[in-house]
Amino acid sequence: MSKYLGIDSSTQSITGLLIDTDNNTIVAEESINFDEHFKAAYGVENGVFDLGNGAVHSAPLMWAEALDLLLQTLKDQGHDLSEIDAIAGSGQQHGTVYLNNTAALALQNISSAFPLKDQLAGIFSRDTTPIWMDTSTSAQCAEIEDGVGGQDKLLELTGNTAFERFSGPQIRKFYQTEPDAYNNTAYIGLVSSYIASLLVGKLVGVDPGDGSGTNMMDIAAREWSPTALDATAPDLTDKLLPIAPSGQAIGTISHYFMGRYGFTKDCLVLPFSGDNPSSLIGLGLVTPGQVALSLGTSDTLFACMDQPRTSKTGEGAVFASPDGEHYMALTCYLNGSLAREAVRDIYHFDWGSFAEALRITVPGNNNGLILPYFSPEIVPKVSEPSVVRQDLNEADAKANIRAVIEAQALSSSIHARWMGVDISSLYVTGGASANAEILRVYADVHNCPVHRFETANSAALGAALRAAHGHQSATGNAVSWQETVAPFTKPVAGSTIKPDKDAVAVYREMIIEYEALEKAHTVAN
Ligand code: XUL
Repeated sequence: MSKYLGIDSSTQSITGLLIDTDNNTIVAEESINFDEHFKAAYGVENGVFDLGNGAVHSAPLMWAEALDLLLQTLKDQGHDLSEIDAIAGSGQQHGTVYLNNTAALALQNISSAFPLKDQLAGIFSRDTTPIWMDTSTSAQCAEIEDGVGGQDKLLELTGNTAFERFSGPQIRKFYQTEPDAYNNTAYIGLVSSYIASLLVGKLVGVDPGDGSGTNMMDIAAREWSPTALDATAPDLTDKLLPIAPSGQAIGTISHYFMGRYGFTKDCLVLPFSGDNPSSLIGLGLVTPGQVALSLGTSDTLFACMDQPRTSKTGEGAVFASPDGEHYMALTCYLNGSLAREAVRDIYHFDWGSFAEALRITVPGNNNGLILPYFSPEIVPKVSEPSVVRQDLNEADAKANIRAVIEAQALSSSIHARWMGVDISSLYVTGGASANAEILRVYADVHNCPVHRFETANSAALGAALRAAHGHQSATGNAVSWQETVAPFTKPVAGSTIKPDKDAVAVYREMIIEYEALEKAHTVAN
């Protein structure tokens, strides 16, 4: 029996996903929603506190309580947790957890007689955690970029320009606004390393995947960058533990979890990573050139890269892959389903007639183009909603629907160039991936096969696969990443769409026109 548990601590819930690698099955998948269970006790709304002026925090003690509830639920469902060989996990990226000097001993001495929340309340030097939704640190971003010698220098060093939600700017703000609490902080971790620390009963470091979301890690060396630390806040070398290589176990599960839930002393724990790097593994992207696209409220493009190529224009973020070897690129387009739903509703279509409109209109749309910024756009940066039509009659519903899908696909190609990835296959997930007509446009624009991939919890699945890979390596049965991910990341049977060479030729011309239109309307923003 080979069972591995992946845990994903995300913004609104914590998920546990248990796999059995003997028969390649997911045997349990359970989520604990924070609002449903903890809204009354902690006052969270959608898992967070909106503190105003762009500050958005959450409660690290709540996450510990949710971890207990998740494991209790799995146990109550009849899963024998003593069968689990290893655990890995992920956390929402960028959030920082601040602990005082009692934390190390408290974690070590934790008793299985009482829940975590009753024993951990005193370990925080800051009760709340600023999370990735926090946009309150523009001043600190500018200061950090200046401090390292400019934006290009930070980009070259850490793989990313300074982003408000990244950990470094958040740490700097805490140091500036609450200097006493900052001085009382013995240790700063991320959401990922905090949950991993609970499981092993000792403080553990951040992995390179999540370290790359801090603006403080040297992306090539996968170590903290002294230059970036100095530009962020004082004494960070003492407050941060060394980066923990993603593939090496950080210990075995603590007595607390053995006593309470029946884990055995041999259950290994791997470092936790960020949710996006973990999803890279959960989507099976372990070979450079593989790209996945999630068509959700916003559309997100993930790619596996062989080098930490950077986006000078802020089009995307770069993270180290937890496979220990590669890098991931992430680009987020805000007008995903937001734009698809907007055009569907304007013309009073449903998803059936939407697909039909795509089916009966022609690739290239008789030159009709739209810039579909129904909401402000992240990539390219557009600060106000603006919908621009060129050679497109607003009254022609079907042509407008095709124009939106073609715009999204063309934009996904234009703004993937910085990744330097020769896209050889595209895995598409998310609600809109059920529409084969949409996938056809992507296959023709990218000139590669498109496969549909069905998953709700790719971060937790990636974590479970990392647990399997790490355990097999640690026990002398190393298996390649390809072999580890393949059985769990198969495309939906019969979903593959191959490019049509005539349509590919049409889009090769059209992308030039589209890019010119986009440039003309985004430069001013
Ligand atoms: C990535 C980011 C979000 C969080 C969400 O940079 O901020 O995707 O990781 O959990």
